[in-house]
Amino acid sequence: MKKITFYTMETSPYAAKVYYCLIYKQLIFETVYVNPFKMKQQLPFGKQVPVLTIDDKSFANSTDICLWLDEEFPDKPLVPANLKKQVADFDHWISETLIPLSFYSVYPTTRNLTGVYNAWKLGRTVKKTTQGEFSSTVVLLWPLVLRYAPFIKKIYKNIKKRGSISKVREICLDHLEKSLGPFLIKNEHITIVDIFVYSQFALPRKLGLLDSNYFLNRPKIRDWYQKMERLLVENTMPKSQNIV
Ligand SMILES: N[C@@H](CCC(=O)N[C@@H](CS)C(=O)NCC(=O)O)C(=O)O
Repeated sequence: MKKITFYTMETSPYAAKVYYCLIYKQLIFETVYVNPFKMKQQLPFGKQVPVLTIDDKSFANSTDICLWLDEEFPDKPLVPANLKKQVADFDHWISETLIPLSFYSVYPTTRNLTGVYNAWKLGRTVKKTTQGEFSSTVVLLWPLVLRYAPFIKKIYKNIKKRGSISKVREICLDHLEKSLGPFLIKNEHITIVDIFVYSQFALPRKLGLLDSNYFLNRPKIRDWYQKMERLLVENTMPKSQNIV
């Protein structure tokens, strides 16, 4: 059996894409939570999470990792040969709009107090998962860490130009609704982009962030999300507990 190691931060929207691909494929993997201040020392490769290692090979960049996983573990395929272009285009939209929206929602400013609370919540999660490497003061200051992290600042600056958080949310939900039928990119079956989009909705809910249920107001998206949840949650249950 191949040995899989997943280097991650529990709060990373990019890492969430990889996590749910691993879950969907029902793979057994070891998780290594990386300290965000020691990325270079703790990662086997590169300086950003996620990184995935399979036996002696490592990959970085969430989409590349997931495509590689799909090739290495072809059961339950996620990228049909005839849909490669549609998948690539939709993935581009996810990277340019949906993931930046995830950062927008937790970006702390004096006008976005929900973002301050959410940022603080993220700090608590990082503290828990990195096993005592952080003091409580660092957690308290986490909103400032997020606010001034160069890669987040850059994402925030770009997405802010497109309007308020609620406006960008509506734009995203409209785009998703148009693409559904029954799965995204109007496909009959699940593809990798369903998992990527699902991960962006599921992560804030899993972390208990404020305002993370906004997408449930759209019945079409809610139905799809619940269908995805059934597909993924069933996979996390030990086989003996599955209800046949
Ligand atoms: N394009 C990369 C982006 C990964 C990324 O930005 N990860 C963030 C965590 S959410 C990170 O490690 N940032 C540290 C840094 O850039 O210094 C991917 O898709 O995996």
